[in-house]
Amino acid sequence: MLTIYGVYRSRASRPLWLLAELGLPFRHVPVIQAYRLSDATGPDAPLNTASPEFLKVNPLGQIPCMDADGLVLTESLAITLYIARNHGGLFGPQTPAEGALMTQWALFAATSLEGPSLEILFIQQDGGDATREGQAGLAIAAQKLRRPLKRLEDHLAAHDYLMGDRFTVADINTAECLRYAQGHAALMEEHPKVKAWLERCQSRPGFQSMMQKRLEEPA
Ligand SMILES: N[C@@H](CCC(=O)N[C@@H](CS)C(=O)NCC(=O)O)C(=O)O
Repeated sequence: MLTIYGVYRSRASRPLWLLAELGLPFRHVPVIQAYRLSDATGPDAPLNTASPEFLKVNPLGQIPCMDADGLVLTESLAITLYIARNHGGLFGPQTPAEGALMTQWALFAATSLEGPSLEILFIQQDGGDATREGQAGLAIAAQKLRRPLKRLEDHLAAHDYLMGDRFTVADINTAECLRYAQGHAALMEEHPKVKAWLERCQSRPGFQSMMQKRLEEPA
């Protein structure tokens, strides 16, 4: 039995989306980020990333974390790739070459998309886009994304999904790393194929079910 540690309002959304797609049973332990609590170490604090009990599972003190019969993984994209490879059917690789490409998309997402996408999210959620400084930050982050987004745009001109004609873990990993930038409407409009692909991925019942549970959690 798989155990996933981490609330839906975290990068746990990535494995939780994949598990929703697969309909695979799992145990969910909704560990919350310590920084979201006023007193993470108090006696009434819920299980959080600073709880000694959780630090025994993941000494990094971060979510998500997966325990699969004693195999503990603490990187969201490694978790999704593990689940896809071992339980994912067509969501996972069917050949070593597909496995290599899925790994490459995950590294592309983590190293080229996630950082600047998060910069966009943080500026927008703090209302910073209303300030000159925030606008400058948005412009810098958008510029960092243009090269990887062009790569995606060109790829999606010829394919519906990253692995070709079927939706896989590569789409989940990449779409989730880019989701933080989705509020930058102008950048999305510049990349219509990417925008349409994100919407296609997010219209799936698996994403909708994950997002519904995420929205039901306290903000
Ligand atoms: N590279 C890691 C990053 C994990 C991460 O930063 N998780 C955040 C929540 S999305 C967290 O646990 N923050 C709490 C903390 O760092 O104390 C992954 O993709 O799993």
